Amino acid sequence: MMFFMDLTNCKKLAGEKAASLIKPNTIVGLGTGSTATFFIQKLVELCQNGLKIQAVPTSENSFRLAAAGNIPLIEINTITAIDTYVDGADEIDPHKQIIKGGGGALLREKIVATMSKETIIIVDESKQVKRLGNRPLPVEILPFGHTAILQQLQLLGYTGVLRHTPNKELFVTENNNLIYDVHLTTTQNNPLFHHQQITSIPGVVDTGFFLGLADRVITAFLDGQVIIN
Ligand code: A5P
Repeated sequence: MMFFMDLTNCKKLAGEKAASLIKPNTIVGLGTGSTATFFIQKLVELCQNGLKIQAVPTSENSFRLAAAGNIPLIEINTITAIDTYVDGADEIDPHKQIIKGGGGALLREKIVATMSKETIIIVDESKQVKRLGNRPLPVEILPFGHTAILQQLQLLGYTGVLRHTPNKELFVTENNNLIYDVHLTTTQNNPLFHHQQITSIPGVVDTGFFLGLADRVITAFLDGQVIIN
Protein backbone atom coordinates (compact mmCIF):
# COMPACT_ATOMS: atom_id res chain seq x y z
CA MET A 1 0.00 0.00 0.00
CA MET A 2 1.35 3.46 -0.89
CA PHE A 3 1.14 6.18 1.73
CA PHE A 4 2.42 9.70 1.46
CA MET A 5 4.11 11.84 4.06
CA ASP A 6 5.63 15.28 4.24
CA LEU A 7 9.34 16.05 4.59
CA THR A 8 9.02 16.60 8.35
CA ASN A 9 7.72 13.06 8.74
CA CYS A 10 10.61 11.84 6.58
CA LYS A 11 13.11 13.54 8.91
CA LYS A 12 11.40 11.88 11.87
CA LEU A 13 11.53 8.45 10.22
CA ALA A 14 15.24 8.84 9.39
CA GLY A 15 16.06 10.11 12.89
CA GLU A 16 14.17 7.31 14.61
CA LYS A 17 15.77 4.68 12.39
CA ALA A 18 19.22 5.98 13.36
CA ALA A 19 18.29 5.89 17.05
CA SER A 20 17.33 2.23 16.68
CA LEU A 21 20.89 1.48 15.51
CA ILE A 22 22.57 2.89 18.63
CA LYS A 23 24.23 0.17 20.68
CA PRO A 24 24.30 0.08 24.51
CA ASN A 25 27.39 1.31 26.35
CA THR A 26 28.61 3.51 23.51
CA ILE A 27 29.52 7.17 23.17
CA VAL A 28 27.20 8.93 20.74
CA GLY A 29 27.75 12.21 18.89
CA LEU A 30 24.59 14.29 18.68
CA GLY A 31 24.16 16.33 15.51
CA THR A 32 22.40 19.65 15.09
CA GLY A 33 19.33 20.69 13.13
CA SER A 34 15.74 19.66 12.61
CA THR A 35 16.50 16.07 11.52
CA ALA A 36 19.03 15.51 14.31
CA THR A 37 16.40 16.78 16.77
CA PHE A 38 14.16 13.83 15.89
CA PHE A 39 17.11 11.51 16.49
CA ILE A 40 17.81 13.06 19.91
CA GLN A 41 14.14 12.92 20.89
CA LYS A 42 14.01 9.20 20.10
CA LEU A 43 17.28 8.66 21.95
CA VAL A 44 15.76 10.36 25.02
CA GLU A 45 12.89 7.87 24.85
CA LEU A 46 15.26 4.90 24.48
CA CYS A 47 17.38 6.10 27.43
CA GLN A 48 14.25 6.44 29.54
CA ASN A 49 13.55 2.82 28.66
CA GLY A 50 16.95 1.67 29.83
CA LEU A 51 19.45 2.27 27.00
CA LYS A 52 22.81 3.15 28.56
CA ILE A 53 24.89 5.57 26.50
CA GLN A 54 26.89 8.76 26.93
CA ALA A 55 26.51 11.60 24.45
CA VAL A 56 28.50 14.50 23.05
CA PRO A 57 26.44 17.38 21.60
CA THR A 58 27.64 19.48 18.64
CA SER A 59 25.74 22.64 19.64
CA GLU A 60 24.08 24.41 22.54
CA ASN A 61 20.73 23.45 21.10
CA SER A 62 21.53 19.74 21.00
CA PHE A 63 23.07 20.04 24.46
CA ARG A 64 19.81 21.51 25.80
CA LEU A 65 17.65 18.85 24.15
CA ALA A 66 19.79 16.03 25.51
CA ALA A 67 20.16 17.53 28.98
CA ALA A 68 16.40 18.17 29.24
CA GLY A 69 15.83 14.52 28.34
CA ASN A 70 18.41 13.30 30.88
CA ILE A 71 20.73 11.74 28.31
CA PRO A 72 24.07 11.37 30.16
CA LEU A 73 26.52 13.84 28.61
CA ILE A 74 30.25 13.55 28.46
CA GLU A 75 32.67 16.49 28.21
CA ILE A 76 34.35 16.26 24.81
CA ASN A 77 37.82 17.07 26.15
CA THR A 78 37.78 13.99 28.36
CA ILE A 79 37.69 11.65 25.34
CA THR A 80 39.47 11.19 22.02
CA ALA A 81 37.00 8.93 20.24
CA ILE A 82 33.26 8.63 19.73
CA ASP A 83 31.54 5.43 18.66
CA THR A 84 28.68 6.73 16.54
CA TYR A 85 27.82 10.21 15.33
CA VAL A 86 24.39 10.92 13.86
CA ASP A 87 23.56 14.13 12.03
CA GLY A 88 21.60 15.65 9.16
CA ALA A 89 22.92 17.31 6.00
CA ASP A 90 22.00 20.18 3.74
CA GLU A 91 22.94 18.28 0.58
CA ILE A 92 24.31 14.83 -0.18
CA ASP A 93 25.50 13.51 -3.54
CA PRO A 94 25.68 9.90 -4.79
CA HIS A 95 29.29 9.62 -3.51
CA LYS A 96 28.21 10.51 0.07
CA GLN A 97 29.87 13.91 -0.31
CA ILE A 98 28.00 16.39 1.82
CA ILE A 99 27.43 20.07 2.48
CA LYS A 100 26.58 20.91 6.08
CA GLY A 101 26.41 24.08 8.13
CA GLY A 102 23.02 25.51 7.24
CA GLY A 103 22.52 25.91 10.97
CA GLY A 104 26.05 27.21 11.50
CA ALA A 105 27.35 24.30 13.59
CA LEU A 106 29.68 22.90 10.91
CA LEU A 107 32.96 23.20 12.79
CA ARG A 108 31.92 21.29 15.92
CA GLU A 109 30.07 18.85 13.69
CA LYS A 110 33.20 18.17 11.68
CA ILE A 111 35.35 17.76 14.78
CA VAL A 112 32.87 15.22 16.16
CA ALA A 113 32.57 13.45 12.78
CA THR A 114 36.35 13.16 12.59
CA MET A 115 36.51 11.71 16.12
CA SER A 116 33.81 9.13 15.36
CA LYS A 117 34.32 5.52 14.41
CA GLU A 118 31.07 5.70 12.47
CA THR A 119 29.13 8.66 11.10
CA ILE A 120 25.50 8.09 10.18
CA ILE A 121 23.87 10.80 8.07
CA ILE A 122 20.09 11.11 8.26
CA VAL A 123 18.21 12.87 5.47
CA ASP A 124 14.85 13.21 3.81
CA GLU A 125 14.78 12.73 0.06
CA SER A 126 14.93 16.49 -0.65
CA LYS A 127 18.59 16.54 0.47
CA GLN A 128 19.71 14.24 -2.33
CA VAL A 129 21.47 16.03 -5.21
CA LYS A 130 23.36 14.82 -8.26
CA ARG A 131 26.05 17.45 -7.65
CA LEU A 132 26.77 19.58 -4.57
CA GLY A 133 26.17 23.32 -4.80
CA ASN A 134 22.44 23.94 -5.14
CA ARG A 135 22.54 25.44 -1.67
CA PRO A 136 25.28 27.78 -0.41
CA LEU A 137 28.52 26.37 0.93
CA PRO A 138 29.03 27.71 4.49
CA VAL A 139 32.59 28.85 5.17
CA GLU A 140 33.50 29.61 8.79
CA ILE A 141 35.95 32.52 9.10
CA LEU A 142 37.57 34.43 11.92
CA PRO A 143 36.14 37.87 12.64
CA PHE A 144 39.72 39.21 12.83
CA GLY A 145 40.59 40.56 9.38
CA HIS A 146 37.41 39.22 7.85
CA THR A 147 37.12 42.05 5.30
CA ALA A 148 40.45 41.01 3.81
CA ILE A 149 39.59 37.30 4.09
CA LEU A 150 36.39 37.90 2.13
CA GLN A 151 38.32 39.86 -0.50
CA GLN A 152 40.74 36.95 -0.94
CA LEU A 153 37.86 34.50 -1.28
CA GLN A 154 36.21 36.73 -3.86
CA LEU A 155 39.46 37.10 -5.82
CA LEU A 156 39.55 33.30 -6.04
CA GLY A 157 36.04 33.36 -7.49
CA TYR A 158 34.00 32.55 -4.39
CA THR A 159 31.11 34.96 -4.43
CA GLY A 160 28.72 34.85 -1.53
CA VAL A 161 27.24 36.69 1.41
CA LEU A 162 28.21 37.12 5.02
CA ARG A 163 25.48 35.40 7.01
CA HIS A 164 23.18 37.62 9.07
CA THR A 165 20.48 36.85 11.64
CA PRO A 166 16.81 37.62 10.91
CA ASN A 167 17.43 40.85 12.92
CA LYS A 168 20.07 41.78 10.33
CA GLU A 169 22.94 41.38 12.79
CA LEU A 170 26.05 39.43 11.83
CA PHE A 171 25.53 35.72 12.53
CA VAL A 172 28.14 34.58 15.07
CA THR A 173 28.86 30.87 15.50
CA GLU A 174 29.24 29.13 18.87
CA ASN A 175 32.99 29.41 18.27
CA ASN A 176 32.62 33.21 17.95
CA ASN A 177 33.33 33.13 14.22
CA LEU A 178 31.45 34.37 11.14
CA ILE A 179 29.91 32.44 8.25
CA TYR A 180 30.39 33.37 4.60
CA ASP A 181 27.83 31.53 2.45
CA VAL A 182 29.44 30.84 -0.93
CA HIS A 183 27.30 30.40 -4.03
CA LEU A 184 29.15 27.73 -5.97
CA THR A 185 28.90 27.97 -9.74
CA THR A 186 28.31 24.95 -11.96
CA THR A 187 32.01 24.99 -12.89
CA GLN A 188 33.09 24.90 -9.22
CA ASN A 189 32.21 21.23 -9.01
CA ASN A 190 35.30 19.68 -7.43
CA PRO A 191 34.55 19.71 -3.67
CA LEU A 192 38.00 18.54 -2.53
CA PHE A 193 39.83 21.12 -4.67
CA HIS A 194 37.58 23.95 -3.47
CA HIS A 195 37.77 22.84 0.17
CA GLN A 196 41.57 22.86 -0.03
CA GLN A 197 41.74 26.17 -1.87
CA ILE A 198 39.32 27.92 0.49
CA THR A 199 40.95 26.59 3.68
CA SER A 200 44.40 27.62 2.44
CA ILE A 201 43.49 31.25 3.19
CA PRO A 202 44.64 32.23 6.69
CA GLY A 203 41.60 33.07 8.77
CA VAL A 204 39.35 30.52 7.10
CA VAL A 205 38.58 27.96 9.79
CA ASP A 206 36.69 25.35 7.75
CA THR A 207 34.15 24.76 5.00
CA GLY A 208 30.86 22.93 5.16
CA PHE A 209 32.15 20.24 2.78
CA PHE A 210 32.13 16.89 4.60
CA LEU A 211 34.14 14.61 2.33
CA GLY A 212 34.83 10.96 3.08
CA LEU A 213 33.19 11.28 6.48
CA ALA A 214 29.78 9.63 6.00
CA ASP A 215 29.81 5.88 6.61
CA ARG A 216 26.11 5.14 6.44
CA VAL A 217 23.31 7.29 5.03
CA ILE A 218 19.71 6.82 6.08
CA THR A 219 17.32 8.37 3.56
CA ALA A 220 13.59 8.60 4.16
CA PHE A 221 11.30 9.04 1.16
CA LEU A 222 7.89 10.65 0.85
CA ASP A 223 6.36 7.26 0.02
CA GLY A 224 7.43 5.99 3.46
CA GLN A 225 10.49 3.98 2.36
CA VAL A 226 13.64 4.22 4.48
CA ILE A 227 16.86 3.16 2.79
CA ILE A 228 20.24 2.65 4.44
CA ASN A 229 23.30 2.88 2.19
C1 A5P B 1 23.86 22.37 11.20
O1 A5P B 1 24.91 23.25 11.16
C2 A5P B 1 23.77 21.65 9.90
O2 A5P B 1 24.95 21.04 9.47
C3 A5P B 1 22.63 20.67 9.87
O3 A5P B 1 23.02 19.42 10.32
C4 A5P B 1 22.15 20.52 8.51
O4 A5P B 1 21.96 21.83 8.02
C5 A5P B 1 20.84 19.76 8.41
O5 A5P B 1 19.82 20.45 9.06
P1 A5P B 1 18.31 20.02 8.96
O6 A5P B 1 18.19 18.65 9.45
O7 A5P B 1 17.57 21.01 9.83
O8 A5P B 1 17.91 20.16 7.53
